[in-house]
Amino acid sequence: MELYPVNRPFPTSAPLADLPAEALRDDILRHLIYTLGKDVPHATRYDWRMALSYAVRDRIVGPWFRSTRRTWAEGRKRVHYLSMEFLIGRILEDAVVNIGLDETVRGVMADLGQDYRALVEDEPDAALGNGGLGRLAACFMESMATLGCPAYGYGIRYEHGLFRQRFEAGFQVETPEDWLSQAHPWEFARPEAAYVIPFKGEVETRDGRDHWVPGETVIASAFDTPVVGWQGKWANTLRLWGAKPTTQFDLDRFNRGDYAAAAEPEALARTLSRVLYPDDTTYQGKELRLKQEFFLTSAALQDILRRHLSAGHSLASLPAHVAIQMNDTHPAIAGPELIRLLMDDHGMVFAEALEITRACLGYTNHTLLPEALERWATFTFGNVLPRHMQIVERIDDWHRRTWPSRPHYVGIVKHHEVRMGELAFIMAHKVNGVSALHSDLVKANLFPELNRLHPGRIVNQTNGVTPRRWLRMCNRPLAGLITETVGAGWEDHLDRLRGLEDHVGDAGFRAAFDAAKRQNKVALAEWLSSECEVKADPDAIFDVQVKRIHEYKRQLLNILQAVAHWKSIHDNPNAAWVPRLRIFGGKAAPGYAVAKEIIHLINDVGSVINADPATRDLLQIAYPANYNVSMAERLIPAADLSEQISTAGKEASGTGNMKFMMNGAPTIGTLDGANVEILQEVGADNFFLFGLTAGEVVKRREDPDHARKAIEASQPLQDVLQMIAEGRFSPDQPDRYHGLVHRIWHHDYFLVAADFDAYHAAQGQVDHAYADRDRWLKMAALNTARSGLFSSDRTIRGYMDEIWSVEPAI
Ligand code: B1N
Repeated sequence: MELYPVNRPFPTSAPLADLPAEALRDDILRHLIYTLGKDVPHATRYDWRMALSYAVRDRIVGPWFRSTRRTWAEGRKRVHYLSMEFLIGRILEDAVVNIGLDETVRGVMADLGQDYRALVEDEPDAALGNGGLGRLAACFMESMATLGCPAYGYGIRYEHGLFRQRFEAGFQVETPEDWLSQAHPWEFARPEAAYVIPFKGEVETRDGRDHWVPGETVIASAFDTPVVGWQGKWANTLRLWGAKPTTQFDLDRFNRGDYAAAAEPEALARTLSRVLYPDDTTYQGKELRLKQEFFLTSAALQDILRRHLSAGHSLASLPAHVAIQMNDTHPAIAGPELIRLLMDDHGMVFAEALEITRACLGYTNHTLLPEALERWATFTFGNVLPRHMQIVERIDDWHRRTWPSRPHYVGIVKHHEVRMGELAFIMAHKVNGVSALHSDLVKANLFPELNRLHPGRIVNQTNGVTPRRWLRMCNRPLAGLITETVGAGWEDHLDRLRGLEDHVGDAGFRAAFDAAKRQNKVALAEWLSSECEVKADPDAIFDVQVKRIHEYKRQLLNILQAVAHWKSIHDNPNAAWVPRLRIFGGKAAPGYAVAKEIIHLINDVGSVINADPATRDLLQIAYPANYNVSMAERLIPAADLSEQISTAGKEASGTGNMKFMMNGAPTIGTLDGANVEILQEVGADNFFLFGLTAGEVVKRREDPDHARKAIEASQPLQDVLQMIAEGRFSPDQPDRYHGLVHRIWHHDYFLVAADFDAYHAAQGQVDHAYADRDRWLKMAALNTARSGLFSSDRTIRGYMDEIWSVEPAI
């Protein structure tokens, strides 16, 4: 039987790289002409990119169908990764690299007179996430495909991803992001996969049963993007939901001339998938956000149940076929919602629904920051989800009765709030943190009592990143050298990078490593000169801090030390200074005033320092606007030094830290998050460690005068604060940073002052180490060689074994 009515043989299991160039060329031209309707002489860059994307996508459909068929045929258990964020970035180049078509595509595009690089860079980033949590979800999707772990990613198809950032006179200005204003060639609309999502209304009791009579409904409609793994052996689906109205367009009203009212239901429904909330590690408690969370979760669960039942399985066997992972508490309504669906739609009793639900669910915690822990006012929660309010109370009740506890036990509903962390914990069979240190703190500080009641439920799964995108794709010079040195196949066996260790003593290898880094630095220098008018010297240390702007991440510490460095050069102009380029990148949440002030300060300091003729060749500051995944792919391969300087105990893991390490940039950092494990892997000689430990941080805060004492003990810090307070960097408004300086003296919660001297000294050690070329190159190469642990393949294997009980299909 001909299963797929396509005019070309289905791709076989033969290596995709063997695809003849002519076939690809024909496909590109066919798509250009027949899919895009463009005559070749009139095709624009956009047209060529679309045609190439469709031709590449055609090659993914084969592995995708095969994977789905295998999963069905073999009755395999599937993973369902529920996440409010998937920070995917560009797709074309990643797909090309993963199916092994890199060289072929370059050749074909050159033959067609097109600049492949320019086409790649024409693609807008899919920025459906804020930062680490969303990017982790994207790396996990790629690793699950690489490992042949049958999986669905479930998220929201936001019309507007994370806002675009501009600087106006150094101050952040946000503009809407608009990735869907162009056709998105990677998705398949699935209008047939649609579910009604109810909200509000009342719960009525009839015949001894509860019936939710919703006050509003919207439709969740699916859009599928295939995610192909390394070498095209497996592909999974990322299913994103778009919101549509249940009520049709009101033609009567339209005909009466009431055009706006006629379109109102449509506009209202669509707000649900309109825009990504731009907050990283804080939540706002807004009703629309709760609705978005329920929209994603209910659509995903209805889809999961539909698929399970259509395979002929019983509901009792759900946990044998379905694992559901909650990416933080954002989809934590999954517990009550699955119970509701099992009880209200399928007639199950509470106890059984509860047991099945708990066996399916896992919960990953990503932060300890109190402002990020979701709590919904019972008023809001009960108004939006009245039936779930009842179920939550029942769960809380059941838990209290089953595990009688100490008086200070923290339940789910307390002080008129529903605590989503406790709800997720109680409804999950496994709870995990994202680094060894973080998981310990989750046990000790976040859920001490629940951990005591449920010993063994909390496990650790240290984060990872996909080496296909974050090394093979973004750093061809280094990836090529690695293949030459340790052979092919390291991309999905990252521990093989250890093989590089045998070569770090070899001067020829070190020179080649140096040359690869230099090539990336030269390319970045060129880009920076056009992007932000900074003249970068490729011989300078490229010192990079890129991540969301947050007080706990301490970009402030970095810029204060840059000022101290600048002053030292002035005070000591004849010392053997090593030139430095300090690069910043990152966005502040639009409502986070302190973070925006820090951005302003970095830009103000940059303007003054960059213009100083006395230090121009020794110190430059670059802050290119609108940091995103694509910018990370440029910056990280060119970095010499990775800034990971959060207040210890605050960064749950970090994943940028791992990307820098892989790309041969040693870390200057605190003992926080996964830095602890990076240090352990790379060794103290290859890591610039400084600062208070998590335990010391807590103790130091007990002294209300810690900041004043630290400042009074540090002449460099006093000088820096004085320069800033005097308006040295804001001559047009000398008191601009009075508030900021005052806060460092009196309310320095993140211990910038207490860690300043240690950081300043560690930066001195960096200069010293960099000046010794051989020593530096060994350090850099050892960072790459010892980064194998931080592949997200290792992380996913951990989830599969310890949380999901899923076997790889390949
Ligand atoms: O998750 C990353 C970690 O590597 C980072 O250390 C951590 O900060 C990050 C609410 C969050 N934690 N919590 C969030 C994002 C959006 C939001 O609305 C919280 N992001 C993290 C991956 O584990």
